[in-house]
Amino acid sequence: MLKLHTAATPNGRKISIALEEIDAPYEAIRVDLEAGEQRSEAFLARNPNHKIPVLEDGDRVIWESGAILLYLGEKWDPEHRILSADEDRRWEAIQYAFFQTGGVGPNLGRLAEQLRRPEAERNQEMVAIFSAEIDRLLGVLDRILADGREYMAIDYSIADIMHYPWLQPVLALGAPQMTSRPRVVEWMERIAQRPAVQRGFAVGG
Ligand SMILES: N[C@@H](CCC(=O)N[C@@H](CS)C(=O)NCC(=O)O)C(=O)O
Repeated sequence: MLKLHTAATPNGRKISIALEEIDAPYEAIRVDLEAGEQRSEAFLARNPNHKIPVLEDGDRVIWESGAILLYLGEKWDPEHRILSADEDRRWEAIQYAFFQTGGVGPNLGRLAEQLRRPEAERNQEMVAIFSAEIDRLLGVLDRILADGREYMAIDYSIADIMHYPWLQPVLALGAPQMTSRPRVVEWMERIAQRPAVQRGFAVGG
């Protein structure tokens, strides 16, 4: 039985969605981030970076959502549901997964951090910088999807799973950067309809 230390946040949801997609047996252990449980000695012994998600597979402990998804794709996905058996598609999926950790993740994370503050306490310059970058990144996604592919790396994969939980709130808010790009919206809706995504999204709350 795998153990997933998680919370109802975008990075936590990536992993519960993947685990649901591959039907892996797992126990979700909720980490109360508000209470600071991620800074407890027990948690730091598993992840010195004090962040969820953390996956335990027996004695093996893995942190960083991208690394965990690659691990699940390599070790727990014999039917290639999240990482293609086709080498080109597999590398394309890995490429877009890394693109998320350096793009949508940090920029949307910092933007959300500003927007959670009362308006008077926001740094408007930072809001403008991160908003512009998110707009640019959504333009990149739009360009990737322009050839009519259903999923980022053609087959449904860790690339879609890395992006979806981050972009879902943007879609839910009806942000114009998203709604002005129907291809991106359709891709998001396609992912949202997957039962495993719905189950995985609900974990950690
Ligand atoms: N790069 C990390 C980011 C993980 C992350 O930022 N986790 C957040 C929740 S989404 C967290 O645990 N924050 C608690 C803290 O920073 O103390 C990953 O992809 O796993």
